[in-house]
Parts: sequence; C-alpha cells; structure tokens
Amino acid sequence: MNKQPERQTFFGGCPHDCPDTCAMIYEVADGKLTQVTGNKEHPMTQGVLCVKLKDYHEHHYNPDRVLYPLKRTGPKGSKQYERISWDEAIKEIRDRWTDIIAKYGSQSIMPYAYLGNEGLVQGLTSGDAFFNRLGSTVNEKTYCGSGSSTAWLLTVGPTGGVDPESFVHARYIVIWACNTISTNLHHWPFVLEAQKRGAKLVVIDSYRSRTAKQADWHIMPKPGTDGALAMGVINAIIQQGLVDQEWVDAHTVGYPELKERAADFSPEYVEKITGVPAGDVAKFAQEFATIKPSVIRLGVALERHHGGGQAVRAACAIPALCGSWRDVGGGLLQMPLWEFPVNWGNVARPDFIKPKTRVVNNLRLGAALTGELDLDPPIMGLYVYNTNPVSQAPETNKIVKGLAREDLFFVTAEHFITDTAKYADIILPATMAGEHDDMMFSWGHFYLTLNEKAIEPRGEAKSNAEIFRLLAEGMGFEDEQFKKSDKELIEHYVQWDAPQMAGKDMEYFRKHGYFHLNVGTADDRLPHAQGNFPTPSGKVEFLLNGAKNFVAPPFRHMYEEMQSGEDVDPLPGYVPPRESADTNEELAKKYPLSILSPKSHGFLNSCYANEPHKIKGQGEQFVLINPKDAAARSIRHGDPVRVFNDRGDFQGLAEVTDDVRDGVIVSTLGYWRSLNRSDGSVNCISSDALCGLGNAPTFSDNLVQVARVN
Ligand SMILES: Nc1nc2c(c(=O)[nH]1)N[C@H]1C(S)=C(S)[C@@H](COP(=O)(O)OP(=O)(O)OC[C@H]3O[C@@H](n4cnc5c(=O)[nH]c(N)nc54)[C@H](O)[C@@H]3O)O[C@H]1N2
Ligand SMILES: Nc1nc2c(c(=O)[nH]1)N[C@H]1C(S)=C(S)[C@@H](COP(=O)(O)OP(=O)(O)OC[C@H]3O[C@@H](n4cnc5c(=O)[nH]c(N)nc54)[C@H](O)[C@@H]3O)O[C@H]1N2
Ligand SMILES: [Mo]
Repeated sequence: MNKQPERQTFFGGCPHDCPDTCAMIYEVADGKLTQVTGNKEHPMTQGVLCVKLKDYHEHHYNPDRVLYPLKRTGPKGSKQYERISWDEAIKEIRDRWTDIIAKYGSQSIMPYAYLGNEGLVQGLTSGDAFFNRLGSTVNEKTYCGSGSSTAWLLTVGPTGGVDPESFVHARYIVIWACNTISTNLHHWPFVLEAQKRGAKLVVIDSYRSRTAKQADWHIMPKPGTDGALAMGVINAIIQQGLVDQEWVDAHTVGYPELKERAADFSPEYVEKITGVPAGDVAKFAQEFATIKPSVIRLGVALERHHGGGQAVRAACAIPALCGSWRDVGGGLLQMPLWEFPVNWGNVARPDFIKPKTRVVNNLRLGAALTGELDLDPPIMGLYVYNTNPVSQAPETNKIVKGLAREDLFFVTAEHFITDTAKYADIILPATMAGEHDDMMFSWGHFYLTLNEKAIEPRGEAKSNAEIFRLLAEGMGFEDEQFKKSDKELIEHYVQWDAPQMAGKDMEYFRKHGYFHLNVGTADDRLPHAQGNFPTPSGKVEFLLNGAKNFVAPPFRHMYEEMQSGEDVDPLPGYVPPRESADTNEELAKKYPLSILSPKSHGFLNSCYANEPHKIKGQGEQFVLINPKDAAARSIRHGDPVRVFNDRGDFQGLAEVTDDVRDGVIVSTLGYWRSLNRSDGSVNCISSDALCGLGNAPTFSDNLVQVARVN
C-alpha cells in the first residue's frame, strides 16, 4: 500500500522588494516544497500570487541555483568556478580581508546591498551590524524610494498615510507615476471596488502603461516635469477659490509663501513645460478639490529625475490644500513603512560606526570602483548581497569595468551566477525564502508578516544572517549581536511593546502568520483629520526652515551629525530635468529622445529574468516608440533597434505605438544583459547622477538616440 507523504504547511511572507509583501502558505511533503499559494485569509493578498510567484516552489529547485561555495578559477567574468567548502570560503575571505585591512585600512572594504530580500533578518540591512563592526565604508542604499521618503518626511513626517485598503472609500483616486497592475497588483482590487462604488480613477504617467489604460482619465506629462504639473495644480486650486481654508489655517505651515511661489505656474505655462493641456490642469484641480474623499497614491517613479524630490513635496501639498485628510480614504499614500515598530538600531547597529567613516552611495558603484570618485583608500574589497547592480544600477559599463579589476577582491552571496556575480572571486550560496526564518515589514500596506523556514536549504545554502554570523566568527567578533539565531533576531528586531503591536507576540504570528498593525482599520483610519502630523510643527510643512537634505533610515543608518547635507529649498517647486529635449538642447542634438525604464510586468527587478518560462511570458526586451519618431528613423514594428548615448547601448525590438508621446521611448527593466540580443540592458544608458533630495536615482532623466539595427 502506498503511504501518502505527510503534508505540512508553513506561513510565508513574499521576500521580494514590492509593496504587496504577500502572505503565503508553503506546502511541504517529504521535506520538499510542493506548492506555494497566497494566503486566502489575508485581506490584501486574498489568496492570489502574481505571475512572478505563481510557481515559487519550483524557483527553489531551479537547476541553475548556486548550491555550494564557489571559488573563481578562470578570468573574471568567465563563470569558471570550483566548489570549495564553507570553511575554506570563510578562511579565504578572512585572510584576504585581514590583508587588505592591514595594507589599506578597513574602509577599503565596502558592503553593497539592497532589498533583493525584504526581511528584517535577511534583508537590506542584514549585514550592516557586521560591516559597521568591521569598520568598512558605509554603503548608502538609495536605489528606490529615498528621494520620495525625504520629501515625505520633510512635508508630513513619518506617518504611514492612508491605508491602501481605505481606498475603497475614496471617490477620486489619483495614481501618480505608479503602474499598479504590474507593480502593486494587490492594491488594484481596492481601486476597482472604489470605481464600482462610483470613484473616478486618474492615472498620471508619462506613457500609457497597463494601469493608465484602465484609468477613467490618463494625464501624460513629459518625463521629469511633474513638479511643474503639481505646482500648476496648486495654483489652479488657489485661483479657483477651492482651498479648504479652515483646514489649511489650522494644520499647515507656509500657505502664503506657497501661494506666492505657485502663482508663476499658470495653466498655460504648465502646458508648455509638461505637455498637459492647460484646461486639463484646471479641471484636475477642480475635480480633486470637490470630489471627496480624494486621495493620491504616489509611485516611487515620481522621484526618478533631478527635481523628483521637489515634485513629491509639491504633490504632497495638494491633498492638504483641499482638506482631503478630513475623510477616511482621503489624503496620501506613499510608503506605510514609517509606522512599522522596527528597532532599526538593533538591526543596523549604527553605534558600531566609527566617527569620520565615509559613505559611498550605491548608485555610484562604477565611479567608486574605477577611481572616478578618487576614494582614499580605494575600494579593494567588495561584498555584494541582495542586489544585482550590473542589471539594476546606472552606468553599467562603468560597473563592469570596476568589477573586472584584477586587484579587487569581490565576494557575493547569491542564488544564481548573475551578471554581477560572474565577476566574483567567491560566490556564497544563499537561501531562498522557503529555506529560512524572517519577519517582513511592508512598504505597501500595514501588515507585519512572518516567514517560516519550511524546508532545509538546498545544497549548502545559508541565510544572509547565518553567513554574517560565520564571517563575524571568522573575524573574531565576540558581540552578542553575532550569536543570535535567525529566530532570535526576529525577537530582537521587532518592538513588541510598541502600541502598534497591541500586545501581540511570536505565538500570535505562529498561529496567524500576519498582523495588521494597530493603526486604525481600513474603515476608520483617519490619522490627520485633526492635523497631528509627526513633523516639528505638528502640521503639513509647505515651508521649511533651514532644512538640510538627508537620506532616511533604513536607506542609510548613521549618526545624526553625519546626516546633514545641502540646504533644501524652503518651498516645493519645479526643478527641470538635467536631460530633456526642452532643457538640454545641446545634448538633445545628439540624443533627442527621453527614455523611461520602468518595471517589467513579468520580472521582479532582475529576479526571474534568467528563467526561460518567465522570459517567454514577459517577451523579449522591447522599445516602445511613437510612429512619428519611428518613421523619422525608418523603423518598423518588430525591427531590432539599438538605443544608445555616450554611456553605452542596448538592443531591443521596436514596438511602434502611440502609447508613448513623440520624443519619449520606453524599455522595461530587469533583463540580464548576458541574455539580451546584444550584451546590454537599459541601465547601460542611464546616468548615475543623483536626484536633488534623498540621493535617489534619476532613471527617468536620460536622453538617448535610437537606430535600426541592419
Ligand atoms: N512586476 C513588477 N513589480 C514590481 C517590480 C518589478 O520589477 N516588476 N519592482 C518593485 C519595485 S522595487 C518597485 S520600487 C515598485 C515600483 O513601482 P512603480 O512606482 O509603479 O515603478 P515603475 O514601474 O518604475 O514606474 C511606474 C510608472 O511611472 C512612470 N514614470 C516614470 N517616470 C515618470 C515621470 O517622470 N513622471 C510620471 N508622471 N510618470 C513616470 C512609468 O512610465 C511607469 O509606468 O514596483 C515593485 N513591483
Ligand atoms: N533603469 C532603471 N533601473 C532601476 C530602476 C528603474 O526603474 N529603472 N528601479 C530601481 C529600483 S526601484 C530598485 S528597488 C532596484 C532593485 O535592484 P536590485 O535590488 O539589484 O534588484 P534585483 O534585480 O531583484 O536583485 C536582487 C538580487 O538579490 C538576490 N537575492 C534575493 N534574495 C536573496 C537572499 O536572501 N540572499 C542573497 N544573498 N541574495 C538574494 C537575487 O538573486 C537577485 O540577484 O533597481 C533600480 N534600478
Ligand atoms: Mo524599488
């Protein structure tokens, strides 16, 4: 008689860098992960996983996974490796680092991380404590959300804003620079429900994205001009006498000054800059102010140009002027992250950082490695985890040049030999989410989600936290921090006694898997009807007094006094893009087209972009181009084209469409350059210049030329 294998289930939390942080269920039989599904109980996940995750169990068994520590045997980039033991790997790293530290000092070692894993224990800052203890260079991690966060914190403070589930109560919903159907899928049912109840959906996006196609109204500003659009809307609200004066007088700072600054932004002037018809600017202002509750969902993409931070500040002023915060479902949603009771000090240990330690931003990796930043001491040791910069960071060709340096000792922990990992001297096998314990915060909703280890790691894979424990032991660090197991770290990182936790403990999570923070419910959360903003004044701060630019934790953990940067413009406003046909005529003679490189529907950043069935679903790298621009270059639908500027090039297939305006092209992100038709991907052309606030990237602020490949 066949004995049925015993099935077990475990709670999962999707590890990916995505606002949805889905609650999942791992099914295990005979020690194998047999199925991963969305948790049906969960109000946001609702039992549904996206196209990327729907066969997540199989992802764990991908035959290309790195399962053992590997040591390079061929030239850098050749992908030639031999298997070594963990003992050998740790010893090699210890010996090389010790040697580098003796010769160049500890700051010549640089960690380089991002949110490839989003857990408190295995994620963004899982190595900070170790590297701070080592005395390495501090890595400032601002790929995403840092510019909008700085703008948000300066204007409304660390509030979580509107609960995404409260959107069902809104009657006027604005999705601004966010492609919800691809990038925030589990918010979409709440938007649809609101529409069913009579809400109007407006999408502000520089091209007709999947989400824009579903909108009641699509507003299409030229890339990087949203600051002017927002200032125009502010002016139109004021000019039309639609300001909620009582609320503004009671709960904002600097209205007279904002009014004066906005007065320059007549609808006609705004049309000239943004390409949005003057009448639409006035109409949008009128509708937003009068159809209540009105709410704006700010997408991360709003920050990705020179003036991105200032644009976010201006957009944040709009609901305040209209008194939108008075209603459940009215106001702003950016990243609810700020209300999560995480003890970041325990996670990142900024107290370990020695005074005068330098900071290197992760968007400047190429410049740091190639000597352009003139670092003293130079970077001689690099440790990369949870990120794939050769696909995701700007100016990729410069990064590749840096990684190929013979004298650089480069270690990475990875699932796959990615376009970055292939340059490593040592590759350490990292666990996937079903193989380790973690607790997931979210930047898209208010649930804290447990991820339980469901199966033993494949091969000799180890979790990031365990790898740092081994490295700490190797380096002889005795601190308690490096003795705690992954489960103990969860206990250590969550502020269990915070009011948001409402007395919940690990036992609760082991029973239920997730918990909606005690910050009001979808039907009653009303954080700022009476002001109470967590800013110095307790109000929305249109006007700032002596503010300095900064990068907020968790993107960078430092001493207070090391945070302070350039002066910030006291008022929100429009800062033109560095690269656009209208603002940089000289460059536009050579490179006349603005390029957007948003997220691919079928990949999660560069994850899954090496899996043939996922590539099949997503399709080959495309280049959306307007019929007018295509005709001028004799490009027909389906033609292979080359996109280029002085920084580099990549190739894709032309899709001739009026989903993009003339002067703009769109190619999505994530493709591995080694698997593309030429050795290139979108970040070969993107600039590593930083946005004005929060040191964010400027991926939407780039000019290129396109030519047919013959
Ligand atoms: N399927 C999928 N989902 C993902 C990811 C993924 O790779 N794939 N990545 C995750 C991550 S890390 C993040 S940060 C989020 C990001 O999620 P989103 O914020 O949605 O980011 P993007 O897709 O980059 O850009 C959203 C939209 O902004 C538009 N846009 C770009 N520049 C401008 C501009 O200057 N003005 C205006 N008005 N619009 C502009 C783009 O055309 C795009 O349609 O998605 C997460 N979810
Ligand atoms: N042109 C352009 N570039 C962009 C953007 C854009 O819109 N346009 N968006 C930017 C944004 S918003 C973001 S967030 C960044 C994202 O950029 P990255 O953070 O680099 O994103 P991924 O490509 O997902 O890389 C994550 C890597 O971590 C590995 N990984 C996953 N889990 C673990 C783990 O538990 N342990 C270890 N050791 N490794 C793990 C994965 O295998 C993968 O290779 O890209 C940015 N780059
Ligand atoms: Mo991101």
